[in-house]
Amino acid sequence: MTQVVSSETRDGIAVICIDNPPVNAASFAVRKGLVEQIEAFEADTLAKVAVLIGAGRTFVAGADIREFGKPPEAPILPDVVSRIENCAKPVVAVIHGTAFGGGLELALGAHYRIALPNAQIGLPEVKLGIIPGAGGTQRLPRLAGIEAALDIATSGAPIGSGKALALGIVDTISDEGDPKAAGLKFAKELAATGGSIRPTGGLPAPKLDSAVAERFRHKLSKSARGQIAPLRCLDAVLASATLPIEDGLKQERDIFIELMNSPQREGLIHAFLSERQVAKLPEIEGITPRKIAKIGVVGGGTMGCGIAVSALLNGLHVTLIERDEDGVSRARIGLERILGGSVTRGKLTADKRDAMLEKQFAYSTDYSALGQADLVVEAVFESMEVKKEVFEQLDQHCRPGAILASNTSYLDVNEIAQFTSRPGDVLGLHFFSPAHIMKLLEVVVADKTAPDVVATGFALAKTLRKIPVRAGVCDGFIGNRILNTYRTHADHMVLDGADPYQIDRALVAAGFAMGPFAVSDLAGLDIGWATRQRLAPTRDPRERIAKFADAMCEQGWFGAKTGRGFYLHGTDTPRGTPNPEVLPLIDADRAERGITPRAFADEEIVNRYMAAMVNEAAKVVGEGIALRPLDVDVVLLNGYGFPRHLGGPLHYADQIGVKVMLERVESYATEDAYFWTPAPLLQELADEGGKFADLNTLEKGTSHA
Ligand code: 3H9
Repeated sequence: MTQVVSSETRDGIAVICIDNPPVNAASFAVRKGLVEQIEAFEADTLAKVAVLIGAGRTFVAGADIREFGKPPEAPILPDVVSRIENCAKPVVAVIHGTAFGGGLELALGAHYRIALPNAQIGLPEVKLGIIPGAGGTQRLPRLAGIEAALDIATSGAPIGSGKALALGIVDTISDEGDPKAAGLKFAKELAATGGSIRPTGGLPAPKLDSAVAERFRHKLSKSARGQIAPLRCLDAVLASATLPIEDGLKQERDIFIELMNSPQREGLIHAFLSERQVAKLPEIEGITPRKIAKIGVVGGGTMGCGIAVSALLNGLHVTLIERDEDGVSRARIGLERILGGSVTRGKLTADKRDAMLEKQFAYSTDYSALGQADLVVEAVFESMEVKKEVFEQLDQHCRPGAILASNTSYLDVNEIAQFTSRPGDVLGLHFFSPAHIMKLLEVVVADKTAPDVVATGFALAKTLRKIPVRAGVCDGFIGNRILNTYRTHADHMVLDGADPYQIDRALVAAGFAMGPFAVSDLAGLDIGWATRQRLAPTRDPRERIAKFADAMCEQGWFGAKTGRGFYLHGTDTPRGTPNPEVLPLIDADRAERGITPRAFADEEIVNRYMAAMVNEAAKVVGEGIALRPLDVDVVLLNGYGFPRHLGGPLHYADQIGVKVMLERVESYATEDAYFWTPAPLLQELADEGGKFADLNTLEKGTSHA
């Protein structure tokens, strides 16, 4: 068996290698191995310099996050870093792939740092609800200065090797090609020149610029939106300028432990691990996906263009079908605008864009152009008749074995599959807008979808660098079905007395990216209007549907695209200015129903909104539409702006307590028993004293339905 940390000494250079796949995380075995190998190096009179490298594709991606929440086992990482720093002979770290978090901290403990050109370094701890806990907040500012260290540590965003060199974080960039060769070359030169030890912790304290500190505090107090870690990280980095290193390290450790025990850390790690778990399904284990190189997109509207761009940017050939030449022209403008945006933002060069459009892309009005496509995504108007026409054409023109996908947001994929002679090849691929940016992809599996077609949906998501979540067929699948419920309850709260702007403010303060009414304005109020009209014929008479929203649409107020919705969207109107004509429409709706409006506290607004979301999410899991609670969490986190530090609605429900959630649902049900029918799964878990997290593991062929 390979040793997790091994060492070989040749010509006076000890090469210490960390080999802990997949990302060389600094687990207990790695920490222990490192201390042993550093001590062996120190005792070896023949070895002059040690080189620290990572095996495989990366240096060290950080502490082992799977050990979080368990009692730490010595040697803990800060002690390992100090042991390296205090080594009596020089240690050189060679960074390739990623040196993140504890990985960068290990490298900062070394006396010299070399980067390979592909290296990425960063302190992403704040994204996990913690701060660097092995000296990163004290050593990085001593090398790079306070401002750069604040930037890196409070944002969690990585930097490349060039920037790391410019900031003095690495000493050189090597073009040797592999870490061992790079390290040996550097170490030999160092040994020849009698290179000495150079502890980062011994460097003078950085200078504190109070204007910089204030700028960061101001920025973070706005952007952190309820997250504790970024501001605590700021405190820790600033302490590097005012405290002796030992005291700075102690304060860092205290904050690290405090945050390690916080629910926010649990929520953020749950989000991280769940995003990697969603693609692990027994249903597709061992099944080979079909090969996808050429795709077709039917419909050149916003969604179709976004899907086409996403595919192009990830190396696929795309043929886009529009109904007529006018449609083609509109699609061309839309597509070029999106690609132009990527060029402006520096994500793509103009040359690459031009080459892409020339070699990877074609438009057509003729379905026979899709004859060679491996997969086609339909992204046309949401009407079953229109979908029928498209799928009949696809069935006629696509080759056998081609996958036919619908980007429908809520229509019945089983019915769509029946429009073809090959329902096994049909599935839903529900992208989110803008499709070239949003990471979420709901892979909607219909009754007859073949397993290798499901596997291909997941493989395509990987190619497009998206997060795929399996969803079953129902109105709205996972995300839009849950959205429809909590959005309806937001309207109920307005009818009963809350104003939409208070609701938006309360939810943003709770950490949501946007409030529901601001979201509706952005998405287009006509979408909700169309949904209400579509569902009207099958609506239960007990259902409470707000009329003020229809009244707004009847005025032609569709939100941002018409300049007016719940808010005003004129070019010279400050963002978030309420539309003064909305409240009278709400008052009229209340008066017609004989409602005397009552005041809502912000806390009640948040509790009700969350309870509506959790209750529907529990139904979605209970019915097997989502396989596991974590699938729901990933959908709401990545498609609906749910606060990441709360981990997703069902993780949140576990933290609040399943029993408490059920009690809230039952108490609200006294006002509206129809809307608040408790989810059987919520009831069941509350009765058994269980948690949603208990349902996150799956055996082959199971769901929680
Ligand atoms: C820290 O360092 C605290 C210290 O300051 C102080 C300590 C005292 N641990 O993302 P991928 C797994 S906090 C354990 O799909 P990619 C991941 O779960 C840490 N496992 O690959 C997955 O497993 P599986 C600071 C980890 O190529 C597999 O590796 N560091 C860890 O798209 C592949 O991952 C971070 O926050 C870990 N630290 O991206 C870095 N990281 O196959 C977090 C990954 O079973 N990691 N795994 O599902 C990343 O950002 C990305 O994983 C990385 C690779 C960019 C490294």
